[in-house]
Amino acid sequence: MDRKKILVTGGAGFIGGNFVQYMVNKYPQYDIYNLDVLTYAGDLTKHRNIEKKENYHFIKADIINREEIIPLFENEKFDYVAHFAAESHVDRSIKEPEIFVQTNVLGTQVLLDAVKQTGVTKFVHVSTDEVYGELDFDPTTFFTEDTPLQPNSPYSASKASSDFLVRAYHETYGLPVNITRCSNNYGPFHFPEKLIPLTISRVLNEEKVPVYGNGKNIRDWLHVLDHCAAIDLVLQEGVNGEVYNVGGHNERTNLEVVKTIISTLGKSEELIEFVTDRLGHDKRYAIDPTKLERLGWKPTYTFETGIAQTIQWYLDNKWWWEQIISGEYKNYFNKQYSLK
Ligand code: NAD
Ligand code: TDX
Repeated sequence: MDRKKILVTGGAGFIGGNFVQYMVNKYPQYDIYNLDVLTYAGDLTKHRNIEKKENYHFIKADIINREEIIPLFENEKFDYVAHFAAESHVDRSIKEPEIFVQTNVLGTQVLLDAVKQTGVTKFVHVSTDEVYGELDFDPTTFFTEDTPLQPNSPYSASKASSDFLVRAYHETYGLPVNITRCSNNYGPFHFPEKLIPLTISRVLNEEKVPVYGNGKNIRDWLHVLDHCAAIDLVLQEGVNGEVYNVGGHNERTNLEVVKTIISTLGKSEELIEFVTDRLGHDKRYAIDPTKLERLGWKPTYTFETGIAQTIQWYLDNKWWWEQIISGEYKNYFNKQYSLK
């Protein structure tokens, strides 16, 4: 049988990690390579259940490191690349933009050079709806693939820059690429610095939940497994050079999200604390996913079913997020991998 090699960058993070597990379990006939440098957001404890499977492989490497990445591609001859590795947290990008440019822009360029040199069947660049900037509160407006890019944060500016490089390598060198632009994800293994897991963990610990500004900013939420299915489809069916928006029409204000979590957990809204707004805080994101739906994708979770599943997962998997918050997860790589 033709054993395809699929490289997933950032497979120790939230979405890449869910994607690695999805692919390892769905395609036992393919080899899945998780390449990750293990920043603060990289955690291998989430892969305890799959790390002994024959089709799962971990490579500790930095996408910025050209001397490491190009020979790796030459030796392994990957068939598909799903590129998730990035600095992903907007608040961190406001405090420290430089690492965002290094990882998201330069790191992507190194991968594109590696693909150009060795050839792959497909390179999917996982981007974000934040590159389009913000919408106002008119509920009839959406981001389409033709919306001009107007990023507002250093994070989204770095992602937009990497999108332009991916496009340029397709136009100039004919690389077989797709760009996906997904709305906000949530679900299992979401790092508790982001709104939904932060709220669940704080509420469970009876701690205050910080809501930025007046809480009326709107995000369009998608369960991470629906995003994984979209990337799988685009990897195999995406038309080269095309951009696909990913989203499931689940717009909620931040305050609605926080209140839903508090009421599901049976706690008091007195835990809500309004705090100083995020600088340059985008008002609203909303995706028009028509083009991806035409390719054959449709989401399986509504926000109601997805948030209920996610809250239950955090209740059932305290072991995971408690060792993330304590920092203990950082020792796992040394214990499991390097000292063997
Ligand atoms: P994350 O921060 O949870 O994970 C990022 C992973 O990349 C980590 O495992 C980290 O160790 C790894 N990484 C960082 N720098 C690296 C480097 N130099 N070399 C190798 N690995 C490196 O991010 P996430 O939320 O899972 O997002 C994954 C991708 O999806 C990102 O590209 C992000 O822009 C995009 N995205 C995220 C969302 C969302 O809601 N989280 C929505 C749309 C798009
Ligand atoms: O403590 C908080 N309080 C609060 O009100 C945090 C962490 C966030 N917020 C607000 C800011 C946003 O309006 O909640 C909303 C969601 O914030 P984040 O979880 O930080 O996500 P966001 O900034 O929307 O970006 C996310 O979605 C798009 C991901 O982190 C990005 O990587 C992705 O591209």
